[in-house]
Amino acid sequence: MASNSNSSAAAPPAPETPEDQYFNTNPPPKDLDRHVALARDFINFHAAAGRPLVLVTSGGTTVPLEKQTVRFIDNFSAGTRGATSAEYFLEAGYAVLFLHRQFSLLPFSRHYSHATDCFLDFLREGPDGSVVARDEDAGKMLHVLRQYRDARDRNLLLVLPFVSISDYLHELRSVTRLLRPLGPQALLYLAAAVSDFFVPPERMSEHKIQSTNAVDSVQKGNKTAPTTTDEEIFDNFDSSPAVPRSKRLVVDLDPVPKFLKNLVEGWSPQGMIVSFKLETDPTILVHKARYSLERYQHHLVIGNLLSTRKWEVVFVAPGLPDRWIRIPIHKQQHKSIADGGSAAATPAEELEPEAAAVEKDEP
Ligand code: 9Z3
Repeated sequence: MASNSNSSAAAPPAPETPEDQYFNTNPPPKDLDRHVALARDFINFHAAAGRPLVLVTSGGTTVPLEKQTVRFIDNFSAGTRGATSAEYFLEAGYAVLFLHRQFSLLPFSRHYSHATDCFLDFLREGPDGSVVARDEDAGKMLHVLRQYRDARDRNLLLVLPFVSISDYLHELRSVTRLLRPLGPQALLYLAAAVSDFFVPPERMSEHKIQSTNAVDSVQKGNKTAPTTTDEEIFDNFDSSPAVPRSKRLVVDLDPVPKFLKNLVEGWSPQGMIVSFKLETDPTILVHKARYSLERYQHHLVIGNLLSTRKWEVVFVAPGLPDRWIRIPIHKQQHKSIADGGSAAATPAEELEPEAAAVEKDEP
């Protein structure tokens, strides 16, 4: 009897994809399993109730320079967009998974933190030694407090922190995969400021990068006293050898793989996906947003410029003209946080309500 050698032979292992390669070599955050368990329970709870779910990502991702990280590269994002949007999603009836940079702004508490005024400035001493809100702040504080308590008591907000770019990507992949069975009932709103570059693990120093050669002899096992004269290497590696190479830190970064494609095609292929595009050059913003939309084939790109992000954004969607939403000048009462203005909510920061904005379609 002829044997079918094909069916009995073990299939060769599938070649490692770039996605596997990244996730296998960049270690997951230590809390990933715990976060996944929390997210699973949260998603199941709200899916059973038929409530729509949104994953909001928020804040900046760090790029560690050392495995035992003392130094890292960071970006400007405070998490204002993500935290503010999360409040509006809650108001619209969504349950919110809030994947945010540790210590960046949170929904509700954002009104009283990271402010130029300390939160204590909103309080005063009551007649009987109690602590109460100042009269002029009490109305708004009570409103925020009620919204916060409602979200907390009804289990509508799950807050998950990340720090580094690889933490963020591990968390993002795990949570979006959990949302996959919900199809278009899940909204992914990707406002986190994601680093484009990182130090791959094979080039990352285990320990704090040294600025002198004082420990060279210790590391080499040579107990003789360290030499006090640095080797003065000047070469053609760079154009300004004013300082010898031995005293400089040259940072060499790789591009972070573009995982939006994997997300759209594999992790959550039927989810509604909104990404943000940040630029500083106004002449390329819309082009980059449209390019991202065409490349990744998702539902909406919201473009914004660093300098005007609190007052205007552009919506770029498939088959539709670009649509600008702007806060009118007279409503920009306060300077932005970046300019040192009040961090308490201002109409300008709260870009989302359409009533406060002027819309303009541009072909
Ligand atoms: C944004 O563009 C956000 O709107 C901001 C919000 C980061 C400007 P803040 O936190 O700022 O309110 O201070 N996010 C950028 C999203 C991003 O990095 N997108 C990636 C890309 O464009 C991929 S999804 O390549």
